[in-house]
Amino acid sequence: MVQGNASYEAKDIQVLEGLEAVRRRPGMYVGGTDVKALHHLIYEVVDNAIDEALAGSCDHIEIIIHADNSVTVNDNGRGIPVDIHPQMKKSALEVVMTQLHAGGKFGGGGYKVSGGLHGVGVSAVNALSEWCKVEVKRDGKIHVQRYERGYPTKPIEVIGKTKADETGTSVTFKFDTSIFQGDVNYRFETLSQRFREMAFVTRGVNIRFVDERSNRELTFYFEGGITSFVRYMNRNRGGLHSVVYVEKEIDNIGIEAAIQYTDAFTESVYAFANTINTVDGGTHLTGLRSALTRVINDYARKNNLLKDSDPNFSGEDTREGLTAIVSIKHPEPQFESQTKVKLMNPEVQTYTQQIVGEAFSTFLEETPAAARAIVQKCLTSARARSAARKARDLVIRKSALESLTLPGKLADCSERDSNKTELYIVEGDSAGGSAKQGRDRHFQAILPLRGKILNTERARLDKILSNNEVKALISALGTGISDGFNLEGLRYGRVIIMTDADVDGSHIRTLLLTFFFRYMQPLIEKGHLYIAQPPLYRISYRKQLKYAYTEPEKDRIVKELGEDKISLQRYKGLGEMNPIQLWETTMNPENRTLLLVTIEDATEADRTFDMLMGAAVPPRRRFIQTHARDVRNLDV
Ligand code: 0RA
Repeated sequence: MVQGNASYEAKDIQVLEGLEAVRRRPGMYVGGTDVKALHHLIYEVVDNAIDEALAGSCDHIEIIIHADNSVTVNDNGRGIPVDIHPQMKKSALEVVMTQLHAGGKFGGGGYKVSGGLHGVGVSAVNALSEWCKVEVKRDGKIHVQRYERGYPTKPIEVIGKTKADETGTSVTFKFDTSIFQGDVNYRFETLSQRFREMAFVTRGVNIRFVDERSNRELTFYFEGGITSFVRYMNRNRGGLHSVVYVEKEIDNIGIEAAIQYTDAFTESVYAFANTINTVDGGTHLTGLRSALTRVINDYARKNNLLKDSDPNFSGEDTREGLTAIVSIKHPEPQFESQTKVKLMNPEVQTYTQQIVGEAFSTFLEETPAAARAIVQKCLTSARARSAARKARDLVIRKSALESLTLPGKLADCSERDSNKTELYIVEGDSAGGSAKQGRDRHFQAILPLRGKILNTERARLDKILSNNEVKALISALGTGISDGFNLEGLRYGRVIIMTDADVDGSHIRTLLLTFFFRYMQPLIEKGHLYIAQPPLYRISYRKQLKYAYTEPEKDRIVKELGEDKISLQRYKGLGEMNPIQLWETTMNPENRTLLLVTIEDATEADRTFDMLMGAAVPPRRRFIQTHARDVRNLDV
């Protein structure tokens, strides 16, 4: 244990014990000893700087990760107070740095608003650092102190004068490797994401993030705050109107919202409480949503856009294509748990609903063109939802009946024991033909799907249920879908998706995966769904024939055989393979590779699918192209 020098004795014991407690149980204070906890060390310091920005005293924050993994956080706030604390009889700076929870108790005025995960203050960061250095510019002087594992190595020193009126705090710390172990590397992406969000919800603050380990640097500054955030999210979507923004304070609670409807089908709404992204929502989110639903219904009724016979729009109807941010600043936020992902304060719901409701209602009244476009969007969404419901009910009911009548396109196998059978879902008629001829008809069944038809149905997943190809698929499998799904009806133990190794092929594969994920999840969970792996190249050399399934494999084989005497064929589609080749390379259990589709994290998978299914074509294409060959990415 590192001891402080002679002037830190009896009276400090309590303080020192506090820091020992942090070191003994880091989990209690920073949530663990892993990378996530490591990131919290940085957030804790940055949160203090953000508080200075929220108090109107700071507009520049700089975070630097040095090559040795030490981190500097600079801000131009008021600087940690340095006057002598009357009870402690020592500098407030030292108390802030070494006493737990000392954070917001000094200086009066503002309250601590931004929320480090556990709000324990810089002292916890100090306690968990091998060494730490703080430099404060305040009262015209530069004050410094250095610490080791939380203990000051010397009293505070004044090392110089500041430029006129200059204030600010600079904290540099190196986490203690005896506490943080395992993969202890700060992640640039995770950190920049958080700093971007902080900059969005703290309008006008400039956050510069420098990573000296990799020489990367980003600066976040959003003049428009959360309005910019909404524009950023809608950069690939078509907005139906300009961003609606409202900001008000009631009862010391700051409430801000930015709203824009788009022509997309997905909802992107984010809620922040004290700059924290509350991913599980809470009362601020509920308040925002119910305000929008109520206001749109009122407006539509008043203007006869909803007929007397029409039911009100549901919450879902008013959320299609909605992009919104709600951000609140609360002096006493209540969170559901330590992890701060859900805001619980009940009064926030009332206030948010009121403030957003008023602003949005005014906007609709004053901007009739926008109002009509929004109501139209809700009408379309309501109709589609109702049609989809009917189609789905029909499919569920029908598939129960139709499971006896197999689709005409299906080339069934003779084996009836589903433990032994396989169904190949094949894209395109020509590949379907090869597969039918090449298969072992004893246990392999083939269902050709017309890819193009599926491909155009990208907007609404519900819609694909009424598609004939998909209906054939449902009948062939024999399980039914959704609530009516019954694994016991499954006619094939292995369901294998076989598509071309190109962009369209991977799009169709994604569509099928989405379909299975949404309507036949147990099929994935119980390990019945697979993806076939056709080869990319056929390499022949005299009488030898080889297949390569990846680029590196091709390069290796070409090198082995010698480049001149070989003939190389790149398969663009399954249709280019003759039945025998298809059997040998992709269908024969002796030689083929199948990828099992698993659901590691259903939530994550749903997000990926949503992103892929969103209305904006360019990003989706990019995603599919990037990951087309990396099938494991689809196995989320
Ligand atoms: C205690 C009181 C005040 C500010 C701070 C601490 C403070 C802490 C950190 C940590 C990093 N940067 C910081 N900036 C400020 C209020 C000061 C006042 O009222 O003058």
